[in-house]
Amino acid sequence: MSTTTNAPTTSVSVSGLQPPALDELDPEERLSRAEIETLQLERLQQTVAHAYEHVPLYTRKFDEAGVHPRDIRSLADVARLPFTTKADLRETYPFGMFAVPMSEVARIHASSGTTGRPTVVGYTKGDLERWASLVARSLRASGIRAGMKVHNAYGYGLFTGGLGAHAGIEALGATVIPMSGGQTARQVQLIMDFEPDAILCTPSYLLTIADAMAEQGIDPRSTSLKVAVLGAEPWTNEMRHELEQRLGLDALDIYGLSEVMGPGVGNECLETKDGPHLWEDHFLPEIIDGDTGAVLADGEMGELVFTSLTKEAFPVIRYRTRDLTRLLPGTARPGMRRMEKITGRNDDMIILRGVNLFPTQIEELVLGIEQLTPHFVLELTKEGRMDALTVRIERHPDLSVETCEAAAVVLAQRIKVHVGSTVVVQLEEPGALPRSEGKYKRVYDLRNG
Ligand code: DLL
Repeated sequence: MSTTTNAPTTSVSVSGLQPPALDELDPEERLSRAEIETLQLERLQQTVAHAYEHVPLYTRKFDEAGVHPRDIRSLADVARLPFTTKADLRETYPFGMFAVPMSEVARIHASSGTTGRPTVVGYTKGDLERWASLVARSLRASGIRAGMKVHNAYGYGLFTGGLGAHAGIEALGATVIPMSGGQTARQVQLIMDFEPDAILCTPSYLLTIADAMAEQGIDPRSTSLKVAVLGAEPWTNEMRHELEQRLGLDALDIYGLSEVMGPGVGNECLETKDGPHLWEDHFLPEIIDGDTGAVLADGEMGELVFTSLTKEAFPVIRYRTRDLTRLLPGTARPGMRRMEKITGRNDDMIILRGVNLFPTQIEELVLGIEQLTPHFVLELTKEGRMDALTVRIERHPDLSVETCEAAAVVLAQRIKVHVGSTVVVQLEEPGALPRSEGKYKRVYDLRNG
């Protein structure tokens, strides 16, 4: 796999926003590494005991693995605990993993999931408060402050994006504009009329909004927006650059998943923009080898695993996210580790004639060629017994067809060199491909039927 994916960028604020001063941070953000680890161990022991005592699935799995909560004497002992997977959540559908009586569950969310039953998660009032404070921390790290207006275009409903971000904006003391996803023309109108300082949505949807502005004759750089806090799908530093240039704002990465909490498990800091810092006072991250389950050292690429440290209704023990990244030392928050921007999910990995390939690798190469647009999808087909990959990409509306065709040839060459796969690059007319309304579907597998 290419190792150029998601190399950190050194950054300066595009919009002139200031990062928070030291005295604006939560006390936990100022802890040293050693202090964080002490706090983590105390909270880990509490969480493991809570899960073992109140969730039958954990009782059974710990007993089967021959491990008891009192065996957890150091942070490294977490490796003695069994993993939790999405299959465990499906098996206990809908509420079997809840560790408190339903009368104490203040809210439920669910992830749609592409196949099978959705996964259902629950929160106590305390969980909701902690979640809101972590989203507030994330937004503050992005440069957002009390008194600013925030346009929230994450979808409201069972998805954790909308309501999770909403509560965090309020907790920060900013003004929330609860727009939700979709209705792009209306999004543009309200951005122009309400003049928000910040926008929260998926990176692919921000691209859709920028295009809609341009179609209406509005220069995307002329709006009031200074910062975008983008997540819920993988995106590269090249996409950051594209969005920052197109919209004249700072683009920050917010990470999270419903099983672990929702948005705000980690967030980038404006002063460094070097991958999300994980809020380690509430979550213990590990990187494992996805095949063997062995714990890998910091700096090594593998599957991200989380143990929650403060959750009451839905504690998770060594939850396998299927997200691929590596852990790095903290920079702007030295006590907390960072992760590299996510390369992709295990499930999104395309195996093309023996070569592993992630859509982010293609995104990186596409955006490295100025004459190409960021609008592309990947189509997998079968040619005889061989798999074939077609990159369908919209041509640039302002450039000649010949120029775009030449750029398409360059893209195919770069994919061959950097990824090692031979692909077909097919130019499409401007507007021919579907536009994002939230999480973008980048890969179409047409091999079976
Ligand atoms: O997507 C939570 C969220 C909402 C995060 C809004 C950020 C902003 P799920 O629907 O459960 O939750 O999907 C979680 O989305 O395991 C990753 O694969 C992917 N993902 C989330 N944030 C990022 C990110 C929300 N910043 C799944 N970069 C995760 C890359 C991300 N992938």
